[in-house]
Amino acid sequence: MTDLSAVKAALKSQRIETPSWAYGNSGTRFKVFRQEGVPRNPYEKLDDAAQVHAATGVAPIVSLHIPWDLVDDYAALGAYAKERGLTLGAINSNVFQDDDYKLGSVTNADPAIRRKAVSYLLECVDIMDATGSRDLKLWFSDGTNYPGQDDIVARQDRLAEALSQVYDRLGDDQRMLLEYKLFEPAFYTTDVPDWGTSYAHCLKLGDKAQVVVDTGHHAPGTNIEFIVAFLLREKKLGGFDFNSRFYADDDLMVGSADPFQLFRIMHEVAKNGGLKQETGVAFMLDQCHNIEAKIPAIIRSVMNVQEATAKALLVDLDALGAAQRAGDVLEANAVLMDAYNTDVRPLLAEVRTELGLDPDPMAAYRGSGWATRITSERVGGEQAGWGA
Ligand code: PSV
Ligand code: MN
Repeated sequence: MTDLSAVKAALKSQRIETPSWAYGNSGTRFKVFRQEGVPRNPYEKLDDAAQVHAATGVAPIVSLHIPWDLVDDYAALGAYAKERGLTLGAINSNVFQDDDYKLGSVTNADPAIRRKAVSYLLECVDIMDATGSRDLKLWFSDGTNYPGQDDIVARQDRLAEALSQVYDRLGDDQRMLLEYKLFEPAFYTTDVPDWGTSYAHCLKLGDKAQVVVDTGHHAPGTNIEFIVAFLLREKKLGGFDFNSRFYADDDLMVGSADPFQLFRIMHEVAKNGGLKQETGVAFMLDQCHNIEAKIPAIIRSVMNVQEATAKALLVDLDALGAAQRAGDVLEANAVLMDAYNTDVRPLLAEVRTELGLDPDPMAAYRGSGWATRITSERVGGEQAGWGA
């Protein structure tokens, strides 16, 4: 039997981090469709994030992307966030939008370019000091397009050296989260293509280096929950970049393409202690909203994570364990499916009411008038977007 009050408590204490870039304009390499009312700077992105938190009650953390969120004074940005009940979360580094990085950043054959990339990453740690951020998220677009283009092993050596320089700069309470991605923009080899490569580097670096699982960064059919379970067992799961994919790295709303997969992931998280704050798993979104309204899409995404979490928490672990020990394949599967097939929306509505929130976050946002306000107030100036 599951203890409903424990389930509710876990749902109330879950924290979901929203990405600053999801509030800005985005698109494909073919077209960016601009939307009205989009923030023009990191401060306005925080204003929008505060609306997501107001509607959901579980999204008080905002990840930044540097240099997309460049400001003169990060401590002031942190203070601005605090006034709105928010904190600044992971600092996402960006060593992929500079001409120098055409053939790679930290794995580039040119030592001067490697030095430039590392010094930029060290600056990101300075920013973390100012914002109070715990996590430096590292994603490298580094790789090659053609067989023979560069030496695969030499690139791993350069990567290891750069990572260790950055690792040594981390403070006691700071972490380095190493993200992997199967391909894109490199088409032949990617220097951190999978969780195994990330894990191996993190293991050598030490406890402050952990793997981040971006749900969109796998080959079709990959069993992501296995990766999650393995990393949790090894205490190496730093967090998630949640999104959904149909084909490649589509960056759609988490839980929209395959809610069952999200449930399976959250089942491993819940069962293996990943929801406890001390485990340190960061539940971040990494999405972009190209054709749908951004703030409601982020609210919907937060709700999708909550629904998968609620279902995972409803799994009767005693019954599951008993069926597994008895070798009762059908019963074990049925226990899991019972939880998945539960409609958790009434439970989440109750949780929200108990938190003093509107039971329906989408309706709460619609009723807030925020969309009309930003459309009329945010006129002129340069809308934020990739590279801005
Ligand atoms: C790369 O595809 C990635 O997932 C990394 O996390 C980047 O920082 C992010 O996307 C940018 O949206
Ligand atoms: Mn990501």
